[in-house]
Amino acid sequence: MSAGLPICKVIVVGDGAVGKSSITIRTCFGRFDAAYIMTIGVDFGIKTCEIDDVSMKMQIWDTAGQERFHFLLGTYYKGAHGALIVYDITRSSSYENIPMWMENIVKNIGKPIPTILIGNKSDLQILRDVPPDAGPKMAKTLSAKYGLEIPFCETSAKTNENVELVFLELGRMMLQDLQKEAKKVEEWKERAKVDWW
Ligand SMILES: Nc1nc2c(ncn2[C@@H]2O[C@H](COP(=O)(O)OP(=O)(O)OP(=O)(O)O)[C@@H](O)[C@H]2O)c(=O)[nH]1
Ligand SMILES: [Mg+2]
Repeated sequence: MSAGLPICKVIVVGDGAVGKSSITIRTCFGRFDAAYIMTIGVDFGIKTCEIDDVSMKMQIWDTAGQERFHFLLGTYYKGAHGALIVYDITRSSSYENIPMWMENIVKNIGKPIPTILIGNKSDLQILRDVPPDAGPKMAKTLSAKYGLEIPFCETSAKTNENVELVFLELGRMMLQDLQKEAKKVEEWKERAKVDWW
């Protein structure tokens, strides 16, 4: 029974054909399709997971990466609690666009949110175009620029390598962030009481 669980909105962003829908379908439905069906606007997935004894529901917004849909994306980002930014390890242009995706998230939400950087298609080592150390380097640069810890992970939606791990880690990060926000509100209320009386 999942009624009453905390619900977190997760956005999955990145260039076209990097594997955003495949990752979403893998984690929500446990399957992989080799055919490419471009996302138009946004698709949705729902996932329930247990994180440190807390059950949470993730509402996953699998956004379109193709340039013709970029004008729509800002509205999809509103209210997101966490983000997965995905590139394709076999296509360096998708890696080079990562700073642009991060900037768009921060611009549209107004602040950085818990984010994980993903290098997808790790099963295609033979076609690798982005060196293994480039992912951690980009995560470090973005972490320093936006003042929050952005983990990095390589995944394969095809073999399921690290896909669950990424969602569990993002879930943990979002719960921590929500707890931090709740604590800030409590502290603010305490201070307001003192100031008022
Ligand atoms: N070998 C391999 N292929 C993958 C993997 N993930 C996705 N693909 C393939 O890459 C293609 C694009 O995947 P999608 O998941 O549709 O990509 P997307 O990022 O959602 O693309 P847009 O919706 O256009 O933004 C498809 O043919 C997938 O089968 C992976 O981990 N390994
Ligand atoms: Mg898609």
